Amino acid sequence: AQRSDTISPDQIRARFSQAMSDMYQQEVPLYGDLIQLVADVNADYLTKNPQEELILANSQELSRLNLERHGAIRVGKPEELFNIRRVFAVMGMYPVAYYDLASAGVPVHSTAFRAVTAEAMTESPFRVFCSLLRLELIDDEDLRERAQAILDKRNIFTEEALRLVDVAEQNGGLTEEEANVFVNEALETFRWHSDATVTADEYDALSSQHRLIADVVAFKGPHINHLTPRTLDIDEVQRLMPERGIDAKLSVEGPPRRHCPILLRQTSFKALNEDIRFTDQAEGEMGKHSARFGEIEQRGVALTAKGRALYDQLLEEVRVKIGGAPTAANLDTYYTELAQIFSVLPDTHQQLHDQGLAFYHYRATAKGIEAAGQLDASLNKAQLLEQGYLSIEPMTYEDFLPVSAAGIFQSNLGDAARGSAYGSMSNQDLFERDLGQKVLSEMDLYAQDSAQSLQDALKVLGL
Ligand code: OOG
Ligand code: NI
Repeated sequence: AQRSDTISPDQIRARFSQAMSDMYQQEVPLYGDLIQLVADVNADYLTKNPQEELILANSQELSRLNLERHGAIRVGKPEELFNIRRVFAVMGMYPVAYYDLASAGVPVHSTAFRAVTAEAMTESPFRVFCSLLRLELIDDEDLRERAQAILDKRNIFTEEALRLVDVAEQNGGLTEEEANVFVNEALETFRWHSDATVTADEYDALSSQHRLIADVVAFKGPHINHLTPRTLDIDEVQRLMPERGIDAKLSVEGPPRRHCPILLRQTSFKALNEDIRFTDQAEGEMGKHSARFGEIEQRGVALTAKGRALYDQLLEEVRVKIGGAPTAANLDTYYTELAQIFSVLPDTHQQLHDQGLAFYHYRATAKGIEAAGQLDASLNKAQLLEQGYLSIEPMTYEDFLPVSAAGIFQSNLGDAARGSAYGSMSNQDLFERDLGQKVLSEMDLYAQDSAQSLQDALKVLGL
């Protein structure tokens, strides 16, 4: 039964996101420095581009600009994925899209938990990229079994967190008081534990298979491994990181810098090398583990299936031309080739829209509102746009990119982790079975949102 005294899931997500950010800044002080750098770059950018500030304010983007956009965790077993889905649902976050990273050499598959409506996104844009370790891809049978046995023993949720998930599912939400307890309890799952659950030898065995495997298996829980603020100028952040003593990733992932930004560009600072304690270590002795980092993202317009196919094809062309991922030695060539090869993708919103390459919101213009009710009912969308009764606004891409994600993983697991591909091992059915539901299609969400905005705009025009 639906109770009437529940608070909105969006509010729970906003509180959780803030609590997570506070925790992570305490755990990883360098992340606080990164937030400061991004805030400075954004403020500077807006001062230099006042017209853009206006556009952002109109599309409700400005108020949420300096809020974290996403974090990431890696879980170890199906039951963890299943329950994390239930935890996120309490906060209005649902699994969107399936990402296969095995083909890029990382033995996981993933989804992103996020809000699915524009209003909810405005209230809190927080999302979590969540990967499930694929032990079945590990060929060393003995090691696989040992890893399985270690994971079997752990429980990553507090009893109270799971109890409140049950309450939320039964009552259709949580009360204010329950929500506050829930936020604190859920946070425990994401906390860093410097005490490993394995011996030094076990850690080495796991790590030598793949550093990622050690990161997932050797700890009590799926510590949040990064948080990511959003910037308006990622190249500037990349340039300034070293100046501020932040050890930056080699290259910016994703599309090149463009007049009309598309999809998602990302960079990060390299994972810290942190002290950890193995179960067989004496008091005062320490081991080392690196997993946790800070990331920055810049988001652009969402591409349609047609636009996305072109993006994937162009990125692959760059990869082939460069001979894989960029290295320090060919970095300049890489950026030049990237810009060159992507120049076939139109760089005005008008063209991206008219060629069906990207998603847009439609709005009735002032001229349209003035003419409302007197417009010729036979005018089609293209004519209404051309005659200035309708205008378009780019829809921000809210999801992730598997090739970029693999690049982020690898940069933070060390180059030793740049393993060869596991081949085409995509297995969405298995993932969804473990998750306990199908993932939502990001393309459907963008298409519906765009169609809805057109319908609303036409109504305003009296059509
Ligand atoms: C996730 C890496 C992917 C992104 O922004 O693409 C990611 C991870 O390292 O666990 O967060
Ligand atoms: Ni990320």
